[in-house]
Amino acid sequence: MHHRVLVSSTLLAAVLARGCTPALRAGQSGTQAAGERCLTEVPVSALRNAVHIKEVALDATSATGQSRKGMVWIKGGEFWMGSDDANFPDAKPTHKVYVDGFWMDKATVTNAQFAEFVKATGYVTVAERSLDPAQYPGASPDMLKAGAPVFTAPAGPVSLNNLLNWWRWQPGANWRHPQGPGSDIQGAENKPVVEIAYDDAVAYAKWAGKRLPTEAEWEFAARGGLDRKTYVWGDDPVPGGKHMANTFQGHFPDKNTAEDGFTGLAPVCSFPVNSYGLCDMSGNVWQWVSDWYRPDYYQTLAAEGGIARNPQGPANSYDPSEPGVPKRVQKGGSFLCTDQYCSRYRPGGRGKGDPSTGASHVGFRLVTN
Ligand SMILES: [Ca+2]
Repeated sequence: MHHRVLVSSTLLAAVLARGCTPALRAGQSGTQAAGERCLTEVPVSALRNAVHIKEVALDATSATGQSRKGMVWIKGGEFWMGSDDANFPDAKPTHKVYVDGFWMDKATVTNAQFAEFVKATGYVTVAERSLDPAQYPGASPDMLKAGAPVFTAPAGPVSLNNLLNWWRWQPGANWRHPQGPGSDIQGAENKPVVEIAYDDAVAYAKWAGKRLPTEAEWEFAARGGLDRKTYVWGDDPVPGGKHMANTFQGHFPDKNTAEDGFTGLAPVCSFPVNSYGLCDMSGNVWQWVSDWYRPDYYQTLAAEGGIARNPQGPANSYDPSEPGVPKRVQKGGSFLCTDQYCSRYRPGGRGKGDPSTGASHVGFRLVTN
């Protein structure tokens, strides 16, 4: 929770309770020009405003010879972090970083794994929690319903200047029902769990005795020793004609040709591992990391000079595109990333998200020391 200011709009009340601020300017965050922000980013405040308008396994071995199920030992070291790509202003400049060694999950957490956690603990995810009517007198019941953002491909080409043309706030959407009521995860046990808020990922991590990676750990692991390469597998986007990650081919967002074999989520490890043996460090789902998001953080580190050792991210968040919404960094891109508009499935690319909101293309993986 960041603010508890009482406002007249029932939606604002609902949004406040979900961890946003009153910075709900109709359509503003969803109407920026293409290129200013990734088009597969969830427009948190605009989405909620739209609701208002509408309603009224692998083992590896560490240096010490230990082994951890489903995890890979990432020997630490130095690397160049970030990107000098003109389309990634918040990933500039590339700067030298050192990280200590750590264990990392080979794959993103799956529906089956998350179900084990829920079965063991009774945990209820943020997207499954309705708001307490007592705290929001006058709010319509629909406004208080639990839900989450869901990507929906439009029937035909749409303006790319409005993220709401392909994102909707779906009451009833959560990890068990990723597309909302009527959808489920039967047969998707090995797909990444999605609609997971940052706090949900942290709760799972606590149960599993692990933690979310820092952004630096994540990117070091993703690059797999291929320093300063464009992709986690090298510089060729489609080496030998083979797709190396689950992204979006065709015409975004209406026509997905799925040349990589998947229209939506792919089961984890459907694509080749990177050189450290990790699956899906590019595409499929965005992955929460522990750093707060600021677009100027790399500039701050670079200005300090030398090598940043085990950077933990800035002390607080600031996103100029939604100034009232503190955000955590997400990495890796998703099945919605397209080279036409959002190529942030490259290791230097950065995403960001309101910690209180998951989405149908956001998951996570964990690390431990
Ligand atoms: Ca795909």
